[in-house]
Amino acid sequence: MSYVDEVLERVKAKNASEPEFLQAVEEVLDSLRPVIDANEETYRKEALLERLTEPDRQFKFRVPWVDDKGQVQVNTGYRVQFNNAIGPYKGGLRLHPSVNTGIIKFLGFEQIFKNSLTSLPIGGGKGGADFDPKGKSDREVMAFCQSFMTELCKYIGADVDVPAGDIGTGAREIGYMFGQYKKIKSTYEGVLTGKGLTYGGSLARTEATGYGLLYITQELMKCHGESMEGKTVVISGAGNVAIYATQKAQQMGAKVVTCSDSTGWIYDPDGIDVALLKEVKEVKRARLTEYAAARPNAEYHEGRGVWQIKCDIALPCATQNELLIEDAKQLVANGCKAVCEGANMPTTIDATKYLQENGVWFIGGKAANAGGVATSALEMSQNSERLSWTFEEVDSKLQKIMVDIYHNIDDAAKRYGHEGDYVMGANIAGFEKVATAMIAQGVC
Ligand code: NDP
Ligand code: 2IT
Repeated sequence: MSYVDEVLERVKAKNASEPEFLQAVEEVLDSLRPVIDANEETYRKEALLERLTEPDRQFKFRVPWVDDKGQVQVNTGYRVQFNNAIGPYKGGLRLHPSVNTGIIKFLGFEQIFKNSLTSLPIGGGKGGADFDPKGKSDREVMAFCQSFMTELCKYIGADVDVPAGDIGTGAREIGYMFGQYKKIKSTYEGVLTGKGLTYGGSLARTEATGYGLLYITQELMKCHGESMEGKTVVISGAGNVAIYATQKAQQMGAKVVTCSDSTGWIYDPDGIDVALLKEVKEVKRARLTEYAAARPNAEYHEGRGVWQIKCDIALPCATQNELLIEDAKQLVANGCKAVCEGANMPTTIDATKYLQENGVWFIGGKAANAGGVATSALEMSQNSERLSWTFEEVDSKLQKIMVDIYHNIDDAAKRYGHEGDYVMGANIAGFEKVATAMIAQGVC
């Protein structure tokens, strides 16, 4: 049996109750076969894949807090420090009722390769809790965040592990967590990214994931002789990534006609009104029905359905496993040319294969949404040198990083005879640097 298959079997047996983690490992190891086969003896002796698929350490902890009625609530907090071969652990904190060990491990595992692709010195980690910020007062969110950080602060630090936002964690939550870290540690350091601009945050971090997604999509189109101008784009989600992806796509001359949240989706044939979407989601924290109510030509539908709308480009920006095989078939039937993932693992493995086999240019999340964490690393640099850069400076570095990622993953795929397989290219390019660093650092 090949080394990859042996390790896959072992990982499956060991983590049987974590389907999302297994999905992420399978996708990566399967596409690394050409590299692993070429170095099988060394990697086997080094147990490289066994080490890569086992987190350095993981924390799971109780998060008690008091709600507005005086009732004590208890959530479960997580932090997985997966791999720090190339830099301190770095990755977001997800606050969503679906959070469990397997979800955090899949995200932490993906983060290793994504962070490597940015070319910046950051390792892979992820955390969060099964807390739902929806419907909670600001005071309740603060109580939760303070309790969460009271435990988390023992394991993180500016040179150790630097968390950031993800689903359910935005500027408000990062602010409360930063305040609590500072109070307990009496240290003012860049321990979190995505901070507010008045206390160490970076300009362009809010926009970075969505903007970065469009910079790489634009490069992909350009390299295939196309532009963004006049293209119809379908986007899922209505959060941080979706909003700024929509904004940048429109600045590039494309028309974005959909968005969605966990209860329904919008089709707006005139193009999404970003200012209105921001007002509904960022300010009022309301449902998309409010968007539809303010736009007479927009349709609101319950459930899921954005992938049935005819488009040139599809950008899944909500959550994992939201683009299924039947959606992939619909996109292909409608003539979609490109799918680039703003979310982490939004496309199932069979849907990804179907899109690739049917000629759709497909860039996975590790490459396509790396602009967020790359700009977090730029925030860390600014914090270290006690300076802050202009929006234009950060944005131009972000553009260069995304264009470079496109060419690196394209080259890696070509080197192994799989031109156009950007999933393989991203996994190989991300892996090579981490593997070299792990071997150079000995058995640890
Ligand atoms: P937000 O919390 O800002 O927005 C998430 C959006 O997705 C919301 O519209 C939410 O709907 C929807 N959503 C969440 N869970 C589900 C679900 N189970 N079913 C349907 N819709 C859902 O998160 P982000 O925009 O930050 O994150 C979106 C994705 O991008 C995630 O996969 C995240 O891991 C990834 N990502 C984020 C980065 C960042 O910098 N923020 C960086 C790289 C990747 P509702 O409003 O109803 O909750
Ligand atoms: O999935 C991701 O890359 C993020 N949520 C951003 C992580 C970060 O550290 O900025």
